[in-house]
Amino acid sequence: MRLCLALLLLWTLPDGAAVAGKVGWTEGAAQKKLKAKIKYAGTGVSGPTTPDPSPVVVWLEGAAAVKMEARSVEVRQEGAEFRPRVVAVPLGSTVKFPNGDDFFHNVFSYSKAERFDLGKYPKGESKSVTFEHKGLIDVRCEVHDHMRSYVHVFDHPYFAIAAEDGSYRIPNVPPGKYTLVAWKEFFDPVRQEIEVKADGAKVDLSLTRLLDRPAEAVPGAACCDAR
Ligand SMILES: [Cu+2]
Repeated sequence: MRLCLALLLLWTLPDGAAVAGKVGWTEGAAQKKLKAKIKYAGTGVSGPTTPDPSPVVVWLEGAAAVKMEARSVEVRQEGAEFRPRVVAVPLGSTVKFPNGDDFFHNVFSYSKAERFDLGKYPKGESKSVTFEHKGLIDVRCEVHDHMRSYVHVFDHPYFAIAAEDGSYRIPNVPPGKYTLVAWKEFFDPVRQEIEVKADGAKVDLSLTRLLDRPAEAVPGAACCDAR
């Protein structure tokens, strides 16, 4: 009976305090210009060439490091795009980059957090990178200038990829003061000081500042290597 009660209690306990809310954004002329610049203009693609959605990523900056289980995820090259366009993983995770197109791709990054060059490889082949440093890694293809992928690497579990409408939820956050960061491609990230109480925190943010550097520059790199 006591065991049953204990189990019941475990089941009914909430999953810790959550930081949740919604991140809004308005796409301006600058974002449209940047997007047009990196639109695929080549031929030879049989599948869709529309890029995958570019979601908001949110995290608690400066949270104490927590040892987490590494993950293995895939970022495919299909229709001359990286799919998904944005991933967020714990430190030590491996990202596989399989080529599903009928032509060669190359996967590389000059990001400070992780520099690599996987070389050119054809359809059916896959190469991978294990991410040993936290930060934002801007992944490109040397063959196709427009291709973009972003790998966010964290040494703590307090991060989330927002839904398409910008709503997000970071569960199990210990009470305390934090800096919440919201990132989205083509926007300058926003930061907000927050306090998480025993019942969590509800925080809505708005991305408004347009990216004021050329599309060739690494978006957000200067701001986002702190996690
Ligand atoms: Cu390519």
